Amino acid sequence: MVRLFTAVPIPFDIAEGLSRRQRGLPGARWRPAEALHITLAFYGDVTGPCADDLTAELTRARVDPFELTLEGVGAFGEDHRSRALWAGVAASEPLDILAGRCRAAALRAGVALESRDYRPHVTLAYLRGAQDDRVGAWMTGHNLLKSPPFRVDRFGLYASVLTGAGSHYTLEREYLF
Ligand code: 2AM
Repeated sequence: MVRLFTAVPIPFDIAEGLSRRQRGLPGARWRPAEALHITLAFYGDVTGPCADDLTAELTRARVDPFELTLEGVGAFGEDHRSRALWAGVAASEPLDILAGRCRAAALRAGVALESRDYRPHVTLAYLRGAQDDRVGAWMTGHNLLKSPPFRVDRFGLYASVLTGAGSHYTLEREYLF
């Protein structure tokens, strides 16, 4: 079994800009720059043969290259799988279409998906024991976040391995548009 998801990686210069904001909140476990991404579809634990089918089906999940801007910050609450602090993504039709195609690839490969609404975001930190007022203050201080636009011309299929220091992601396959 391998835990898989597809995502748009955040380019290094944009991630660097974000990393300057990743401070000043006790209880935040900040994600490293190389782990920052926008999930397209989360597949969960997938068996070897299904993973092979999914890898092949994803070659059909393409859109023309497009631009994205990160905008605003927010936090998911306790109903999320874990409490997370994130940067938002300005509305993007191509991103939504691409995410839909990544989900469709799963259905063709026989991989079951959660029926959660798609809410594109970049998780900046997972929160453990952070005080609500400090989380609120951090969000107030960063809610004008707006990145320069960046070009998206690929996405990746990633494996996620849970380690003591948080999830570690490895790029299994890259799909260029
Ligand atoms: P998150 O950043 O909001 O935690 C790898 O875990 C990626 O898949 C993360 O971006 C994570 O979102 C996303 N994801 C979506 N659904 C998930 C789930 N049920 N469990 C773990 N990660 C999930």
